[in-house]
Amino acid sequence: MLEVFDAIAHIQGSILAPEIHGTVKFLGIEDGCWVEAEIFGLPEFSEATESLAQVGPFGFHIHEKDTCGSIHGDSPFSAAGGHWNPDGEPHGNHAGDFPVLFSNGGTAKMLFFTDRFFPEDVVGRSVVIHQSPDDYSSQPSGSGGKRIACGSIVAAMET
Ligand SMILES: [Cu+2]
Ligand SMILES: [Zn+2]
Repeated sequence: MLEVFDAIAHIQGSILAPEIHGTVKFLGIEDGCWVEAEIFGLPEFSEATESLAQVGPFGFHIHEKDTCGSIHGDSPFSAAGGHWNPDGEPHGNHAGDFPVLFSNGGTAKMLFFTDRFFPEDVVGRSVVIHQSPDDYSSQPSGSGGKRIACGSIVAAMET
């Protein structure tokens, strides 16, 4: 796992999934960025019903604002704004569109590479985890549904 990193988001659950906690770390390399997520306390998978959305695998993105806002209410973390999209692309190709998070008994661990940004580009944005999977085609945000967790991206402390 990444022991050295340039930026980090500490993730907290919304009222919809208050058990969620974890980190998303960003390490810059020559041609882009490693992104590592370690998330705990995710809800169990459940199929969609007539009245309830599917739960998991979890849509995962960088959103444009630096704040998550309230964990409460009908639309928690709405203060994080929409998907971070510096290049004016459709959803599915936003710079901040990530692979979905898979839960393993509540834990998700994922490390992936992206050439769409460097860590300094995303400090001052936020990471959002959604209740439902991302379809990578519905506009403008992939039908991930409600926001169950969020964290602001901050520069790593110098030591
Ligand atoms: Cu999102
Ligand atoms: Zn998007």
